[in-house]
Amino acid sequence: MTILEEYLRAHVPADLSPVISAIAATSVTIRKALPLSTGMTRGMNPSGETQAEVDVYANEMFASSLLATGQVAEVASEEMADAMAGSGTLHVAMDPLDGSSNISTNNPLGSIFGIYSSKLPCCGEYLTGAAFVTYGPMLTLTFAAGGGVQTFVAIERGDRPEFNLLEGDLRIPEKPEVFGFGGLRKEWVEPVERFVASLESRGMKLRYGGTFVGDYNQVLRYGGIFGYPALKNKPRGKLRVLYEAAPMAYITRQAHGRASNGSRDILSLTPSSLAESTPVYMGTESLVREAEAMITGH
Ligand code: FDP
Repeated sequence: MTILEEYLRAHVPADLSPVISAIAATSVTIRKALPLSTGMTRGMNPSGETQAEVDVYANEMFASSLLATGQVAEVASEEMADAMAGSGTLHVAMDPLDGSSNISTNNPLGSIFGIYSSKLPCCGEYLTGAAFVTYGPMLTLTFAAGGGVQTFVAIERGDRPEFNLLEGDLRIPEKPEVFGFGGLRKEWVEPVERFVASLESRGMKLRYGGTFVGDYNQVLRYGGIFGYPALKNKPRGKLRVLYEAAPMAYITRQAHGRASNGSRDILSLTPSSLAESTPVYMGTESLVREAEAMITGH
């Protein structure tokens, strides 16, 4: 049984290890807080979404634990207009609680982290690591830090949970089984409608719960494609480049998949602001390339 700390010591660069450890430890705290904190605040995040109490709590807890590692120069978050400064060299962009609309329904939630080597906002090619947490029936931490994608699961041992390796060197299956596309169907641009109809006609299963992390986690394990497309009324889609799209694109690349904005690799995008959003199509490489061909027309 491989324990997270052993894995980090053996395989992950010394500056990234404490950051991954801090994410793991704080995810346990957040999970404990979820049943105690299901209300909404009157505040809005920079994208104009009403913040849940636990959005604010998760933001504070992750930001302070990341800064306390001493490795982090700044933490930018979907829940804050400006980044917080620290004393290290890594730049972390996070969505501390992904899928807030699922809090009250007790559907899976997540947290997403991109670890960049450049000041934010910057291009996804500066990512040196990325991680996501799933708060589902299990608490899992999936991350990539240059050496493939690993998933660890929290196991209660006495009063202190331990993270054990659940799945090492994860690869997106080439035979696609599932798909999920966000946004109102009537707002999809025409090529997306055609593409989704073709997925349905070949017998792929629809899986969409409304939490990016939960929905994309299924694509990573079963093969397929997740999309939050360009919409007629929102040409840049909904998901934010730095906090959501690029970190998951990094994990996707390490799992031998592809992530695109419809015409370009998401990791090649340089957002001009912290909260800039992008259309997202990610998963099994051949399917993402098919989506790109339909969207661009060549
Ligand atoms: P939420 O607004 O609930 O925080 O990041 C935003 C996000 O969730 C994603 O997790 C999810 O994929 C998407 O928005 C869901 O949007 P729709 O409600 O439009 O499907």
